[in-house]
Amino acid sequence: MKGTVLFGMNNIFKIEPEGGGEPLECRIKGKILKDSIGAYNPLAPGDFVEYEADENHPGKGMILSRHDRMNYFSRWNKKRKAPQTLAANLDLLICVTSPQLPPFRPRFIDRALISAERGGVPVMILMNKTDQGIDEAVKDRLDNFSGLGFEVKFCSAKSGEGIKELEDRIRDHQVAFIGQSGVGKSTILNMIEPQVNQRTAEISSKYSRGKHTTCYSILVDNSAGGTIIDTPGVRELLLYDIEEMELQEYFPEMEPYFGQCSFNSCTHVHEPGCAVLAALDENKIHYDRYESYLRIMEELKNG
Ligand SMILES: Nc1nc2c(ncn2[C@@H]2O[C@H](COP(=O)(O)OP(=O)(O)OP(=O)(O)O)[C@@H](O)[C@H]2O)c(=O)[nH]1
Ligand SMILES: [Mg+2]
Ligand SMILES: [Zn+2]
Repeated sequence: MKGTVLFGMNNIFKIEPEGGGEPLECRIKGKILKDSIGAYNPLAPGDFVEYEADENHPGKGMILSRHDRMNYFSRWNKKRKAPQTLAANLDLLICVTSPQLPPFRPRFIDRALISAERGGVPVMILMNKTDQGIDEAVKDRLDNFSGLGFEVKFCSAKSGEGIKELEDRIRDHQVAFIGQSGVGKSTILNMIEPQVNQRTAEISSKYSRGKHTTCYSILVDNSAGGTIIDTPGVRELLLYDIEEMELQEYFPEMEPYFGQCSFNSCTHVHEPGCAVLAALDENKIHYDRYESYLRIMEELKNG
């Protein structure tokens, strides 16, 4: 039988049977799935699996295999030194952010965009908490994202602004909310599907940060059609599985200058006659984006 992973904890996975019905609690037969060797988590919400129900124990079953993923959103788990998949098989990844509390962190978004592209997932940037006001520096960075061709949307889970548009955009899609802790991922989910009643929490007044309220990813059905995955806030989005020389391909603003540097194998960091550095000098490339490029490059080198 086939089903979708709703969530997993301590190697027990909740599986929704294809076509609907009561979810089953399943373990993985033989403890490992051959497709997940070396991974931090063998299965993620959104994964599609083959399973068999346990005839002697209603509501329980065994997972036999995982179907190939259409795409995935993952990061490098530093502690466990392994890739960690936050969600799989997505029509859209929604990178949720906020203007002030917690502070806007565009470099986090830069990484999310790269990781999404690496995993083959279409992505949207969703600025939540518009009720807090958006200052010029934040606007400038968001305009830059739009100018590069990324979809940028706005909402406030507090005032309700933009929520209807969001619901229309995600209807019949499998989407996942990702972002730092406290940006309002679970609040938005609750706004769309109140019966889910995900726990949410105030931002810490001492650190102006979220409190990592959501502990594990879950997939829920969107009553208007489609599914929504809520993920725990991540502090860091470390990239992996990208070659240093490949990194530039994830920066669309560098593309017009490819092939114009003096050196064929230019890394656009310090080389003389670099067309990307020249474009940076002329403000044709946003300095903050370039700074992200440098930091990630450094990380890929040392990683
Ligand atoms: N002002 C304002 N506050 C909001 C908005 N959306 C969410 N919040 C508040 O932000 C805080 C954090 O919201 P959560 O939904 O728990 O954030 P989260 O992204 O799920 O956080 P983690 O589960 O820790 O990753 C809560 O106090 C929410 O009430 C909004 O649009 N405006
Ligand atoms: Mg949450
Ligand atoms: Zn160059």
